[in-house]
Amino acid sequence: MSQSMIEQPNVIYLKDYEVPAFLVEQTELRFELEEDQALVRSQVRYARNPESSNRQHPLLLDGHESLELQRLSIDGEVLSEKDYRRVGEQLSIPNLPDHFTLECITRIEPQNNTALEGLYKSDGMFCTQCEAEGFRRITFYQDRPDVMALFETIVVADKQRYPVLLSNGNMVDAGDEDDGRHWVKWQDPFPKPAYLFALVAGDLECIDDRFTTASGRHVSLKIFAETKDLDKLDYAMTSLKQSMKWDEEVYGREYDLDIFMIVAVDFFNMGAMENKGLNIFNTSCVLAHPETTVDAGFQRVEAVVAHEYFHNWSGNRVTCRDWFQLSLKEGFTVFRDSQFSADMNSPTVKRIEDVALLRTAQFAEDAGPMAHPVRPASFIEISNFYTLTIYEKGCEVVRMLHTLLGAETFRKGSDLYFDRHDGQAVTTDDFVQAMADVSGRDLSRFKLWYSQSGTPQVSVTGEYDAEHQRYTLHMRQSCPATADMATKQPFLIPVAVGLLDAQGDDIPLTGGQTTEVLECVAAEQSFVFDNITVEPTPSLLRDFSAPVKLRFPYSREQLVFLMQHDSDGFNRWDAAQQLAVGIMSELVVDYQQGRTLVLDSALIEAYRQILNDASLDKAMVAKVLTLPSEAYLSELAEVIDVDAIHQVHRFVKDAIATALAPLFLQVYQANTSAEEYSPDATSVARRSLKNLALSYLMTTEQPEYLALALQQFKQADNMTDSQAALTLIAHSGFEAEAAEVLASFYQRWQSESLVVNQWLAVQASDPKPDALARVEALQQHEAYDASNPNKIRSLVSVFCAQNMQNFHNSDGSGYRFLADQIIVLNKQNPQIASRLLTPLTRWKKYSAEQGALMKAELQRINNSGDLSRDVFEVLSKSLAV
Ligand code: B3K
Ligand code: ZN
Repeated sequence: MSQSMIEQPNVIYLKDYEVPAFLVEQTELRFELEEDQALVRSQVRYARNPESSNRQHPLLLDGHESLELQRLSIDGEVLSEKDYRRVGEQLSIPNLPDHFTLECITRIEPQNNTALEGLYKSDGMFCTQCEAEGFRRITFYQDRPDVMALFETIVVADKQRYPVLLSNGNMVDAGDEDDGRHWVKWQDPFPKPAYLFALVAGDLECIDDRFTTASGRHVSLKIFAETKDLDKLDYAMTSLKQSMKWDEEVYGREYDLDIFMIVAVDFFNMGAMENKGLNIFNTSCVLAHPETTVDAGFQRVEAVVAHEYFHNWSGNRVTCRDWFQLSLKEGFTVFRDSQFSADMNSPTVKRIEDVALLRTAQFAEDAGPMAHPVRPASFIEISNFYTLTIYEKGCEVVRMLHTLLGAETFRKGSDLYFDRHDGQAVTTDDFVQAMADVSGRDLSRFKLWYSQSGTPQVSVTGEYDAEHQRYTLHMRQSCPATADMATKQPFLIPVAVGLLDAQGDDIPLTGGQTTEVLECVAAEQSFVFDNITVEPTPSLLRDFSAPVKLRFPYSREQLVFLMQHDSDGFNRWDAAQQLAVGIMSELVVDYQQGRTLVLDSALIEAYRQILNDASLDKAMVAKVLTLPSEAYLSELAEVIDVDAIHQVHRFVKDAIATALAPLFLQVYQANTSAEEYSPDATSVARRSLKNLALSYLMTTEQPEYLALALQQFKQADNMTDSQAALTLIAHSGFEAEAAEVLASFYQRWQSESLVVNQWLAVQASDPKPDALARVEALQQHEAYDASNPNKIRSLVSVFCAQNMQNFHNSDGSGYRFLADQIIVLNKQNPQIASRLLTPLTRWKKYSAEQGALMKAELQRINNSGDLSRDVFEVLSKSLAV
């Protein structure tokens, strides 16, 4: 056994939760920032927690091993080493009075902090990331979310290098020192846990705006970035103002400070962070400009700005008691930002995109070794739990409450939740209780969604009794065992149902409504509809009313019928997906058995109909005509045959393209516009349909379509069109042109870091067989920086997680490559290392030979020694199953 297996890191359990022994009344911080170190002085006023049962309990402070402790004093009396114990990440001080002030001076080295947690340097500027447990890399503190305090922060730094010094709350004082240094003092009037602390010091500029809240309070809005990026901040500012207004209108939530700031940083482990009054953003989630940002990038900026802003209430004013409750703030906030994006753009398209992500990636997580409930029961490293389950499934759970209670009651519930718990650190039970209280419903069965992992399966059959004009839906639910949990009780599953008559119109159901929400609560249950005069076609799980796998034995004709007539836009799309999945799954078997592939013309005809239907929303057409992804087909497969799925995907796309080329060409031309770029929903829809048409045309590898793509590449005045053409040409078999466009793209955009990331990603996702060699060569390219997470994600992650065909090369080279990366990153940036590991952890879903190769690489990482907690947890769970 390797050493890492012997020194097992601790498992932390929800059931062991205890209130903190001490509460904090006030936290005063002073940062002296220098080039080779930062000195942090904290003065913290503690009071024994009256709710703690042990009155003798020592003060337990969290402090990372990298902290150099320079001074510790209690009420002015310096402590010597015998007065406290420092073991691992904990400092314990016994024999304390009920009230005292602890002063602590630590020395840290932000310039050497490659983990990007705590205080670190990004491109010459100081910034912080404290969620979940980064604050303990700054000073010794009770680094847990249920310890909330008022913060006052003084930042001191060289004035020329760091003219801008920021922290949470309001700026209350500032001054210059004699030695070229200056200082600023910030005060945050709202108590907060340490994970919401933030500091920024840098040579930054900002754009300014103002928002007046519903009650007439003026808020100054500032978005900071490096000077070169100042022209890319307007969209984020517009999104911010829209979010502020939306949260007042839809949730009755006003902003509460006089200033709201966003800072863009280039080195960041995640998308963004909701620090009180001072959000810190990955540049990829805040910068947007037509020339450098694709449509999806604009939408991401809008969504992430909204998400972080919404956290001001769902997360900051009401926060989590402990990290097991992470989805309390994340699931709810994702739900809020998804409602916002739906309101700003097309609700159906937003729903389709969210569900596609959930079904491909979250369902796969449920089926893998890291499966966990929305409220996990245990963890080793909390950073490993910023997952699709916590965020996306957590959002679905909140959405189900919204569906079950209705918008109005749900709003009453959220009002009650915010009022009741303002300024508190609470649990998902508290959230559900507020919903139960306003609705008068017993939601105890519903709460299983928080405590049970896994994706429930619902098998539905229909039975029509013509004599009694009665239609019955029989439902059976079950939930497969997951890596963490063998058996599950039945969930409360809201199944939104409509019944279509022979013309495709909705049959009125109870109370005349066209959609009824059935509540499936038992393993087997039947639902009867009376007065149904013709045998209907059921439309099930409308708008994806629950995060389940629902099966109904539809014929292909019925799916085409639903595609054409369902009044539920989501289900029209889903019918198309089901039709394609059915056909492609059969073709995978044909391919495996060496049979000639023949495409069922039903799919081609259905696509033809959609292309010819001018009444349809273009964004919807583009979605409906997008084949199920290889990743989704893989998730659905019992055993993933990467090659078969890839070949079938290509074959089907090519067959459709060949049959419908003239139509695609018409669509392409009809949607080419000379209008100035705008990221509004209608223009986005038009471009998405146009570029989808181009992608079908390019599949045929005909030179005339290559000419079209080249023309688009050369003439595009926006990144959406330019990048779409680049990708199609670069991934095509026209190798000379591919090399040419890649070179010219780099030439033009080399000074735009985010565009260079796209350029890396296009090459990393190239299905041609030399992709790995290319990726390895690009790691040596001047544009690559192995310490920048955005570069790692664009190159390494895209190759390993999205280039299925090449990553899973049967010679194991993709796996070896990834393991080599992890071994290096494990020391440098454990969070990124552990995230990157995901594709290898799914080894059980592949053939025995493939799986053995993957497992061997996991073992090699395991034997490489000195594993971070992050990597250890993922590895040990992956190797245990
Ligand atoms: N709350 C942050 C996530 C921080 C994760 C740190 N490992 C971003 C967000 O969900 O809004
Ligand atoms: Zn969040």
